Amino acid sequence: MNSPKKVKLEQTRSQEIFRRATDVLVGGVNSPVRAFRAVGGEPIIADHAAGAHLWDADGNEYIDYVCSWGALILGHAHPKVVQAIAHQAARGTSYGMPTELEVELAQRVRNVFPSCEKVRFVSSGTEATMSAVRLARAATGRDLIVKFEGCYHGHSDSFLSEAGSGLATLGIAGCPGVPQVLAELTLNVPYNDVAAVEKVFDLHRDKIGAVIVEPIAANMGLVPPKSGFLQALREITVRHGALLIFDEVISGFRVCHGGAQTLFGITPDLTTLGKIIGGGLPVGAYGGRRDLMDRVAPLGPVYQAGTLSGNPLAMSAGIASLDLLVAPGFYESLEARSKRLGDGIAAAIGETGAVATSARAGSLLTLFFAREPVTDYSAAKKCDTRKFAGFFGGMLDRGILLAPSQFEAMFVSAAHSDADIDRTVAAVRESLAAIAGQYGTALLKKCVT
Ligand code: HOZ
Repeated sequence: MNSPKKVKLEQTRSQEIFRRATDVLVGGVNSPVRAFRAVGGEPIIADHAAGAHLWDADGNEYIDYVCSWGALILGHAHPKVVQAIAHQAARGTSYGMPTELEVELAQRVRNVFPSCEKVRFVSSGTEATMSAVRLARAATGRDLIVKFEGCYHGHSDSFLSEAGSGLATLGIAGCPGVPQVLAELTLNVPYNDVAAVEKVFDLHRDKIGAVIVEPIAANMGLVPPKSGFLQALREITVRHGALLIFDEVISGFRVCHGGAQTLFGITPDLTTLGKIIGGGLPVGAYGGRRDLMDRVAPLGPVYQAGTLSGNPLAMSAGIASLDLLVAPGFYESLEARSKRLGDGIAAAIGETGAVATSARAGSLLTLFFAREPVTDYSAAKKCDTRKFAGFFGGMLDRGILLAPSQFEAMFVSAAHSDADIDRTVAAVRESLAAIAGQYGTALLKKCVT
């Protein structure tokens, strides 16, 4: 394995590519979360990847915890997924006509998400949430929606206020270009705050069409729901005749086979999915009760469409991926690996005395530079992002690739080995210790190796 630190000065190929990128692409990237603005430096230019490892354009190797922002629960380039894509590519990449593949993937989704009596495939999570909210507004005849501060539901106009992910990273509280009249239809409340939800319903009563929530928030760093929070959302929405939308783009097929709704035993009215169900290819989906979904065109007047919706390559990759997730012990083994990492991180925090906390929900993890556990967006925003930047750089120097933001999660895949995890934990310990030295804020209790 090349040591990224040793060759950093020679990363001319990456630098050269990024220079060309900044000339022709906005900020040199095609999604702001890939820019290293919050951590300094220039982004990794990915060259290729296999399993849990990714190589940059200079041949530096990293253990990857971005995993395409959670899409790659099997790791990179799983042979069966690659084979399915190649097989389909040779038969045609897009038809603009229905295929059996769409039926096959939809059935697999419904088998584990019974709340999705009917499914519509789209090309991204953004499209899925945008369409689900349109449907909720149409079905209830109400325009207001409630979302939670720090949750991220893609980049459609209704979701860009007080949002997590790249908006949190870049400090964009509200997005220019979103008409004020539309922004006012989105009501933000703090995550995990049932009283705030009750209050917003008291104020707006029969005008709220839907509550949309990441049942396990993973776009302000990982923030699990407090006990009873999701149950309260279900009860409140039923009481007020509003719909409950679970955005499981990240948690679906990740925290367990049937996502957060299975884990917590709650049936939402609508669910949005993405990432894992496309096996690394662009896909999204929304689904829900038959009476709701049947309002979507062509059965109903709620219009939503897409040239590449249900794309056969994405369907094939999704089917191949989901079929691998049903292998006996898949989630148990992923949980064991993730626990090893979570326990290791927690121990490293303790050993180094770093002012940090860690959170884990299955294979989703975040190390927060915060004194107290992070339970909502205002707590997340208090994290020491300067320290995170130092930590991120330390990890990168040690060959570990994290998302370049305090406000994202780490994704463990089935391809991460115990050896990968142990190397990562060692890097966490060393990087935390290095930061302690750099900022003088922590009391080092143990020497690092
Ligand atoms: N949900 C991902 C970030 N938290 C999306 C990645 C992107 O915006 O590119």
